[in-house]
Amino acid sequence: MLRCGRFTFPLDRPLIMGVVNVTPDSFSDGGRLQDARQAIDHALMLAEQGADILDVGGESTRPGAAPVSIEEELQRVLPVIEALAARGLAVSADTRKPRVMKAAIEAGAVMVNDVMALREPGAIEAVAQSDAAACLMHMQGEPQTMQAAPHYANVLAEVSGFLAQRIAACAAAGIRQNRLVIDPGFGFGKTLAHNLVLLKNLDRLAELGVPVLAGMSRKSMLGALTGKPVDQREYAGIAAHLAAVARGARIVRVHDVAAMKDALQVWEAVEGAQEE
Ligand code: HH2
Repeated sequence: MLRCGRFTFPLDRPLIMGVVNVTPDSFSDGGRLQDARQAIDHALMLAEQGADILDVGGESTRPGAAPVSIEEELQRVLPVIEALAARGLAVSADTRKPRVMKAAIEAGAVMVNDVMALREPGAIEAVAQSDAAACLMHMQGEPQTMQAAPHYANVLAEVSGFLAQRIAACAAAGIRQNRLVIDPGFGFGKTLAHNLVLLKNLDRLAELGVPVLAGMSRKSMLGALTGKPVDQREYAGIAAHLAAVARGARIVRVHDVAAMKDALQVWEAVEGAQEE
C-alpha cells in the first residue's frame, strides 16, 4: 500500500505515472508544453488514458540540461499542479528544490518525486511536515556531468545501499515507509550496461520493502539498443517497462500512457489467469 496525501494506492496492480513536462528545454517534449494550458490539457489526456499519477516537472534533468531558478520553476509548475489537483487527480511534483516541494504540496501535490532522493538541505523536512509521499531516486553525480564517466565497483550493491540509506534517513525524519517509493534512476550516471544490470535485478531492490518505480521512457538506453531517435522509442519503452514490472516494479513512469495501459492490461490478465 502507498499513502500519498489524500490518496491510498493498494498497489494490487502496477500503477502508471504519466510524465507532464513544463520544461521548454526538455529533450522529449521540447517547446511543446511550455504553456500551462497546454501542459494541463496534456495531463488531462494522460489521466483519461489511464495515468494513475501525473508527474509535473519544471526543470529538465537530462544530461547537460541548464538549471532553472526557483522562481521560474514555481511559475511553470504551480498553475499546472493547482489545476490538476482541483480536478481530483493525484499529482506528483518532480523537483529537487525544497521550496518548490513545499509550494507544490500546498498547491495540492500528493507526492514529491526527487532525483536527489531528498538530499538537499530542507528537502526531507519539506516532505516530513506534510502527508505527501516521496520517490527517492538514485543518481551518481550531478545532471550536468553525470554521463561523463559513470563508474561503480558493483552497481546493484551501490544503488541498493544508497536507497536503503535514504529510506533510513526518511524514517529518522518521521516519514513512514508506506509513504515511500524507490527508483534506481535509469540513465542518471549509468552506462547502458549499468542500466541493464539494474533492470535485470530489479527484484533485489524490491526486497528493500518499498515499492519500486521504473522510468526508462524515451531514454538513451533505448536508443542505444534499437538505434531509434527519441520520438520512436515507444515500443522499446513498453518492453523495458514490462520487464521491470515482471521483476517487481509497482510504478512505471512513462510519456506514452495509452500504450503502457494496453500492455499492462494484457500483463495483468496473464498474471491473474485461472482455469475456470
Ligand atoms: N527521469 C527523468 C526525470 N525524472 N524521476 C524518476 N523518479 N525517475 C526517472 O527515471 C526520471 C525522473 C528524465 O526524464 P524526462 O522527464 O523525460 O526528461 P526531462 O528530465 O528532460 O524532463
